[in-house]
Amino acid sequence: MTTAQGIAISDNQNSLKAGPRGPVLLEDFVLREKITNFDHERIPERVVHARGFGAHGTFRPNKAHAKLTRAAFLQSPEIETPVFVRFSTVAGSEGSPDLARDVRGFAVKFYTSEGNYDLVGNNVPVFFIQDAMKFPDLIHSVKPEPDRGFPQAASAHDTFWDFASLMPESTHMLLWVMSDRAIPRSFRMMEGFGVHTFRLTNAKGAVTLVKFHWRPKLGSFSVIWDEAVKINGADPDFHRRDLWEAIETGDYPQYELSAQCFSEEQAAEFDFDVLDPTKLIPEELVPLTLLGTLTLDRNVDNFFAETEQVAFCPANLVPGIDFSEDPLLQGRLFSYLDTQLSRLGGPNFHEIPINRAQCPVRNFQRDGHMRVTQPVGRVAYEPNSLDLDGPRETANAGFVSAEAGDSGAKMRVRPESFADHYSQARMFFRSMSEPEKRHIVTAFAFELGKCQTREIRQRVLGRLKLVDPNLESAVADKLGMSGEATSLSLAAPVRDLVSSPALSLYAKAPKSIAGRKIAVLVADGCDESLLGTMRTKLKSEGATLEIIAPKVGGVRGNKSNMVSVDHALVGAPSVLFDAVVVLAEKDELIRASQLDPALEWLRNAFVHLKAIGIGSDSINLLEAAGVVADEAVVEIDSPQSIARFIDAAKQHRLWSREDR
Ligand code: HDE
Repeated sequence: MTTAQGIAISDNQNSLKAGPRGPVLLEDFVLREKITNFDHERIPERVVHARGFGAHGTFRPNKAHAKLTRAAFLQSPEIETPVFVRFSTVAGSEGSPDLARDVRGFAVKFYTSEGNYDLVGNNVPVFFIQDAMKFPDLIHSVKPEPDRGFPQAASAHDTFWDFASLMPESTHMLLWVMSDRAIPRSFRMMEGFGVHTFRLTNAKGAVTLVKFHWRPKLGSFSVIWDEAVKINGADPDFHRRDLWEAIETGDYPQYELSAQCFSEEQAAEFDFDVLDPTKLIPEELVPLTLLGTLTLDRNVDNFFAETEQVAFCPANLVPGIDFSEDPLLQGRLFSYLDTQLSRLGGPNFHEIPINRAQCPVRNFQRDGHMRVTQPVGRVAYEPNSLDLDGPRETANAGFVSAEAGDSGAKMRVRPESFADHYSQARMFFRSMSEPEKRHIVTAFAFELGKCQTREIRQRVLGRLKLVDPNLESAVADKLGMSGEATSLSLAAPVRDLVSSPALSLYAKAPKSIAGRKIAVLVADGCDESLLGTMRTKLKSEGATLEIIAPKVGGVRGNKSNMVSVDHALVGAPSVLFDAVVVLAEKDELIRASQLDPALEWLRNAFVHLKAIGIGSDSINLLEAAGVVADEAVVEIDSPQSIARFIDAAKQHRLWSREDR
């Protein structure tokens, strides 16, 4: 062990003192250096998206996309581009729980042969506001209220809903954040969106407008609100642990990158403005074109060095990809570089390994805090005649902005084409399945129930009434505020759009348990052969089995073998799993003083609509736990019954139970 200067340390236990009981000496450079470094370990957390988790991976195109773009990394399926991805929540600070109701960031850095390209998106395709001017207000409203410093990582408070209710343009996004999308089951099961319209340019200069989409191969899933609340207590690191473990065990998450491609002429025909980030393009109108696949296959070596220091910026583009005039995007182009100056301490953060381009970087930028590279020679300017091998601009290979954009008189205005704030919100709500609609209603009622100011609740109800009177009346009923909605005026008429089935999470849920976690609760005397068969069958489906028992040290099975246990019951509530099985006899649970926790475990799995497998010897636990047998409660007594349980688990949730 050495100091930072490389001097070997003889004693890392004791500071240098004047005598065994004497004062510590100022000359103890070993102690002072160690403490100084410790004192400065933290850097300012991100103002938004502070809570995040990253991983490395690769991106490979499915075919050549030369017609669409000249971007080198999209030219051939042979080209594998390294990437770093950081998922995040928006509102909470670094230590907040993973399952807050919130939008998730989905930021991807492609280290391409032509420089870094950052696609800094979210898991929701629209945004709260239309103009960067409102971003600080939006974020201040959702962050802890400044006088009291709470609530943390929550939108369920007066200032957020006060702001949102006064910003009609936020209505569409509110529907998304009150939907199950805002409480994803896993980063591995979450969609991503570039949100803004971008431009792709091919080698001939032809421009295509695009919206980017990420689709997880495992399908998109969410937890339900009561689970989210309980998971935040039981495992605040639920999402990061899930991603870390999947990558560690070689179960690499994959996402397809697609684009909705359209022309300026098509865009002019749409009944919304493609520069308005509160609008999406229904897939039924413009289908997705597959561009390639991202695979996350390597965890970070050091969370701080990589996940914390990574600096994304929507202005990091490569030739062949370009911005649109979306005023929100334009504001972002300034913000990200600016924020890194205070977060990472100066202009040289691009030299930190996680941010470094993986292609040659040559220019005459010099000096500044923490400059790491050491340029040689006397020339740091251009044009010059003293260094003919030095960097020069390259007209043919360099980045050229797409020819586009109107310009006119300077003005601070919102385009009229941005004025319809409700039609797509209505389309979103009406495209949901019944359970999804139900959850949106309960989420609004929960959040508004936390607002102390009655007028704010009334104003939100007023907005919801414009979205859909049924939505408003259901929320008002839950609040006990029927008939109280504020009457609000409209800037543009609300239209009934064709519904978009592609927006429903559950309508397209794959019938698979790949990537899922199934828990089996066992106790002494449990059926070892059923357990063995269960493990094999789940593995062949790509799912993981975890064994829960009263004590973590293990249990003795019915053939007297020790069965190893993954978690003690107290540390592994059923909210952490996708489906559960009980192979523990009641008497054994009583003997272990764990009957009540076991019943709670089972009751929660039932209330959370999960498939339950129940060993024949454990059936008497059902009634005590308040479990009513239905098609997702399967008695496990044979290999065939295990197959039936797996089929039930593939339905993910038994929604009809929610109607009870
Ligand atoms: Fe961001 N955003 N943002 N944002 N954003 C940041 O940059 C900002 C917006 C998004 O994992 C910050 O490095 C402004 C939309 C993600 O490190 C900051 C506006 C979308 C991440 C910032 C927006 C995003 C950020 C904070 C309105 C989805 C996390 C620290 C004009 C398309 C990236 C940082 C990561 C982070 C500003 C709106 C996504 C302050 C001003 C819309 C995923 O610069």
